[in-house]
Amino acid sequence: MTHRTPPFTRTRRLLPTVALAAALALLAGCTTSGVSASATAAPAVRDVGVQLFQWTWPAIARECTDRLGPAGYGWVLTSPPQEHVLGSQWWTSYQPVSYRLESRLGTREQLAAMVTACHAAGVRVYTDAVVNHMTGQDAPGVGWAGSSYSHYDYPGLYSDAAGDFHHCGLTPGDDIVSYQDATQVRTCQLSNLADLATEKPQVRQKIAAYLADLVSLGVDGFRIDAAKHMAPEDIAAFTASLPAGTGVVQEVIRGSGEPITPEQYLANGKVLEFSWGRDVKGMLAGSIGPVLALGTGSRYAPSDKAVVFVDNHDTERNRSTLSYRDGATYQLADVLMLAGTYGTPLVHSGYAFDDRDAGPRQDARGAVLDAACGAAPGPGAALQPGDWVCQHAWPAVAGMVGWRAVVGSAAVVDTWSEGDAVALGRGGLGFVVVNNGDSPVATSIPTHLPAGTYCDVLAGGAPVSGGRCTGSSATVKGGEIVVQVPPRSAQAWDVSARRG
Ligand code: ARE
Ligand code: CA
Repeated sequence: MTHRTPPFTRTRRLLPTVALAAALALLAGCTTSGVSASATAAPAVRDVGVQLFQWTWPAIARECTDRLGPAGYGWVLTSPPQEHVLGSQWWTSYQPVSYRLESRLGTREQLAAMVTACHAAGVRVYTDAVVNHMTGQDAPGVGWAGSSYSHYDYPGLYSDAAGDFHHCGLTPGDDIVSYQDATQVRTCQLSNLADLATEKPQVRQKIAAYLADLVSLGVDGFRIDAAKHMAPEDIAAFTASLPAGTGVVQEVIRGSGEPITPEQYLANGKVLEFSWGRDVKGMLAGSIGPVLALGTGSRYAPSDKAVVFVDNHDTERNRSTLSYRDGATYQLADVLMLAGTYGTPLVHSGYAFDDRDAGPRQDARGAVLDAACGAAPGPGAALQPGDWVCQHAWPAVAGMVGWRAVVGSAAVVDTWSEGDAVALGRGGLGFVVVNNGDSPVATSIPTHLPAGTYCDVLAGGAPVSGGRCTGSSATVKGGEIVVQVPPRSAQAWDVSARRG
């Protein structure tokens, strides 16, 4: 993603550290991607995104101002904004009825206001673009904004009469049966969802107009849903006229032995890299040592083309990755992702559920109720189905986002691993220890951090003025940091929270 850099509101914590990190990076001869060490300097890296799954536009606007901007998040990914089928399930969002920007998550005006608020907080906005298909039910219906439709007929937009849909004729019911057959994957239906003929100019033009409409409201980028089910050249065609710098993140789920791979899509932009989340789940259940090397090899897209994540709304339901249900272990996965240099990180933030299909809390009309985080979000919080998990607000996750803004693009200069624990240092600016074991880690570890006493930034960091650390502290002396890390937890230190 090449991003525009809107102005942003700096926090007390980020303001001095940003200039300091930039200055240190310059001293160390690092590139700071156009950032200068002047008083107006922006963080060298503000690349962490958060998927606010099924959050309404007004709730996202508030979260941008109150938390995402101040914590250092760089972008937010929203759920699909277009008119959709009726029903209480979350996945109604993924069945477009029209491209009107009216959904149970909010109106067009609310969407525009959200973008304005997020930009003022320094947070870019990506929306989920569902453009491979329309609806999946056989019966006709009326969409959220009142548009009448039937399967393969969406008045004023697409119709069978105009030849806008695929009927692949390769499988019973024209549904995808085998992911080993690329023609099926691209021209048959994903679970009965009316498959758009994205190779046709008139279809491409309508998709391009929809994306342009969102860009006209200030949207900065898109997640291209079900990208695997469209040829790369189709995506190239409908994204070609977007303004330079518009982000494109394609959902091409890596599947072993499948002929369609994420690599085939890299010319269009980034891809969501599913390997990292799958691999980290295995390593946190077994041997953690190799986790620091994750991101290389044939199952990984190149770092600058990869959006990396621990889980998303599909994988937290199909259990192919860790999820909030895994509590402290899941939190360590987020910490590891945010500590490392592989990919552009995307934190998932959804709601608790027992039933895979259960939608977010709604009013009598079906409009989603504004999300709110509990008083003490964290891996140990007791949650009822429908409660917002607010992973992005967990102290360790938000703390790592601030840490990442401080270390910027600095390289990994320290790595350490012993038993169930690993440590990593970036550029003498920040250091992290992750203890995935059942016993505390109490030891000294070589570090490039300058000598001094540091507050753990995952436990509140340094107090605003003087006094003791909010959480624990650790001392660096003679090139080693003395750490005391409890079981199943992480601590992180950076030059913004150094004392004395
Ligand atoms: C719902 C009902 C269906 C019904 C259909 C139509 O559940 O029973 O037939 O509606 O009426 C989401 C939900 C679906 C839902 C759909 C539409 O998950 O349950 O269907 O919305 O409302 C493949 C795709 C990948 C896709 C996953 C889910 O390649 O693109 O399947 N992910 C995205 C989104 C989903 C969304 C859609 C696409 C559709 O993230 O949330 O679906 O817009 C292997 C392959 C993968 C394959 C995977 C699962 O791993 O490698 O490519 O993923 O199997 O089949
Ligand atoms: Ca298709």
